Amino acid sequence: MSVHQHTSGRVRSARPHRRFSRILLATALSLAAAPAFAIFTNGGFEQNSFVGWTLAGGTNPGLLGAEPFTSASIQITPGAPGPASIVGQMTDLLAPTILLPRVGQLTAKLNDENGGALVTSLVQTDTVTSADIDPADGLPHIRFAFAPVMDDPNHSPNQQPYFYVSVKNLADNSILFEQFAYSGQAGVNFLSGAGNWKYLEFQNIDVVLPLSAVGEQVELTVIAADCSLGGHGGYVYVDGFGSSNVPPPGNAAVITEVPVNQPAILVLLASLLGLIGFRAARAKV
Ligand SMILES: [Ca+2]
Repeated sequence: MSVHQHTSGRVRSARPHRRFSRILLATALSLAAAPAFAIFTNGGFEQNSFVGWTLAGGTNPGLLGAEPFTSASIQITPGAPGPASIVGQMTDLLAPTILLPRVGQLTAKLNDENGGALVTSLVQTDTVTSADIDPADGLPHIRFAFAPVMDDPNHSPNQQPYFYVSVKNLADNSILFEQFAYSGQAGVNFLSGAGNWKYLEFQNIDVVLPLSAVGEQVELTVIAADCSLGGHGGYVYVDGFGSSNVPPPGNAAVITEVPVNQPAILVLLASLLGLIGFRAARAKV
């Protein structure tokens, strides 16, 4: 009798343990299926190069038309691409509160502080796959972070340094995300850097795609332009392109685990919440 009770007690306690093991296994599988930067090749620039990306550009003759400017206002006179580099741990003296690198050990910098009316553009086209689906909402995501740093010489708006970021669905040419601003543009909460320089802290972008986007191609574009008169520079830091959450800002050189573990924890939490939600939904039925 006591042996039977003991046995059945063990069986009972083993069930939740097995269930928990199954949850852990499912979570591990979902982690394996969702690498940190599923959608973009070298999306974090950790290869210390622009491998996987297309750099282009030329010179900036000025924006077309009048405000509000859109992607249609952008003109680029064909020529050699403007500057582009990969940066590690550093302090940007023009924008001293920006923490670099943003994700991992390296971050891309498009264009630079010098003038020359140069334009640098960065493009990558990729196919959305089921690996880009966030288990938290069951939809594909494209996530990244960017921070523009631009001189503000107070030229007329169409002559100012500017930045442009977009995500386009090539299946129907729809713009899924777009952001444009020239330096000092009213309504944009620019911070004041050194001298006349203006900047934004890293902006975390989360573009939610419809489920129908799986199998379709998306194109990501980032443009950083000097002023069109040639005397003033502007650049954009970009990092963390992928489908997983961009980890909170932090100096990777100090807390090296942040870029690696933070997304995993978020995915783990999302997976567990998703499983609990699924179990709760089933229990109601
Ligand atoms: Ca990086």
